[in-house]
Amino acid sequence: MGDLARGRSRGSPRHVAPAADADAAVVVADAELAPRLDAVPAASTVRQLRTVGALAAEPRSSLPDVPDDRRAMILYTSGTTGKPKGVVTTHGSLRAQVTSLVTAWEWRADDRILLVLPLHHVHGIVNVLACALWSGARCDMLGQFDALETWARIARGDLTLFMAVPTIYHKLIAAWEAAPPERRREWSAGCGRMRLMVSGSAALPVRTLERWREISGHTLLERYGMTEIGMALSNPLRGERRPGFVGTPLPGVEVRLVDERGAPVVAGTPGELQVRGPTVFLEYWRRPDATAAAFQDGWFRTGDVAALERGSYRILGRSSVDIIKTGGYKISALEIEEVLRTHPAVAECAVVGVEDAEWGERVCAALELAPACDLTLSELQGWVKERLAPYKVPRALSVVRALPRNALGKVMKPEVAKLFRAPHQR
Ligand code: MCA
Ligand code: AMP
Repeated sequence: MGDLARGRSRGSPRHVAPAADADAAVVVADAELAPRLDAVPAASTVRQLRTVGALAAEPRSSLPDVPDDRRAMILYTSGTTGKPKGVVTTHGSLRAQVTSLVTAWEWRADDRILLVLPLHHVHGIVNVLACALWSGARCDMLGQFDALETWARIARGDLTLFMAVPTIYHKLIAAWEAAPPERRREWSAGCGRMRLMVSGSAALPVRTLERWREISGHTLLERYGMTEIGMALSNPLRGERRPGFVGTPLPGVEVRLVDERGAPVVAGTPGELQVRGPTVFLEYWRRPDATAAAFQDGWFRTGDVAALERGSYRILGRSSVDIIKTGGYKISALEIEEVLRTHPAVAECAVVGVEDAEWGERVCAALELAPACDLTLSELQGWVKERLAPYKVPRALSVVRALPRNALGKVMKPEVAKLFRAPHQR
């Protein structure tokens, strides 16, 4: 599923790339979004467009029986390669992902959740929507996240669950702080019937957890997951939720930490987090080499570095500097660099993620310009917006005479990141 899924971005060929890569035959869209499909090339496999309204009007039919190993879903994710890859999950892996969460977080038919996340990622489509459907619970949807609308919905006091990325909690806190006292009281009271509020997709800053607790009375449950594996680690529903930690393996999930040679590390030592079990995806769509490279002895290599401390896992960072997490979206620095290099004024470039209190990381670009060329941040942003999703657009620009390189001529990304930090943080 691509950006087409919900009303987030304006029409351009980038929205139809996943539909084309996945060989989609039928596209189901909201009538309002249907015109975007005009950009689908005539040669593509898309034969039919169905609108949600038309589908809903058709007579109901019963669901077919499908084998567990049949492919069920493709979600596109960025990695250390330039182009996003299609992550294929089967009916069996989806069932395992959903039942793991339904069990751990005790979903019930009388739960009611508000979906504020996009449907083209696991967080929205599996953790929120599929778990609600599986449990017979109710899922209310916002067209897209809006802090005031979300607070107004929470204030009604009938939600029992809420799940979001740290940036959304940051934005809800900012809206609460800007609101008059009466409104604040209403909003905080609305959290009263909630039984669980979850944060994930990126590291939850401890100060966000603490402020949210003051405002809502809830200690956010932080969990860790990835498109390829669904959710892997979670703080407990009952019991101590440790700030800065992501807890222990969820039901059905096995994890291990290994060193660079793939050998399990001794307790207390950081290592790459690897995951095994029925929740793990089948393959990257039509990328057998990438699929093979993603596994080591049957374990999925997450590329995240973690440590086990007093029985709970802590995520320490990623093994690649080329992966950026911004607003909960994973993006590839290499994908943005490839696009920037096609700009006539750009001779060479380096894209980095720089820590940011609101977005987790912000996309920043350092450029060497071609002779006699000039480029401002807003010109660059306007040009990139035509070619990439909005959250991939650089938020800061540094024009340099020469990018920092090591003796082998390789760009040193940590040095590039320093160009964007305040002097005291360098
Ligand atoms: C938008 N803006 C940004 C960014 N995105 N600025 C800096 N960095 C960004 N990343 C700017 C826009 O240019 C605009 O500025 C203003 O913010 C509002 O833009 P808009 O698109 O309306 O933003 P938003 O609607 O407030 O979006 C923020 C968001 C969204 C709701 C946090 O990013 C989001 O839905 N994130 C969740 C992604 C997600 O579901 N991830 C899960 C992946 P101006 O006003 O100046 O134009 S699944 C996963 O990770 C695994 C499995 C897991 O563990 O869950
Ligand atoms: P995605 O590929 O979009 O599914 O993003 C998965 C990545 O998000 C993981 O590999 C982690 O780097 C990051 N992530 C998810 N949850 C957490 C968390 N609670 N803390 C830190 N990083 C997280």
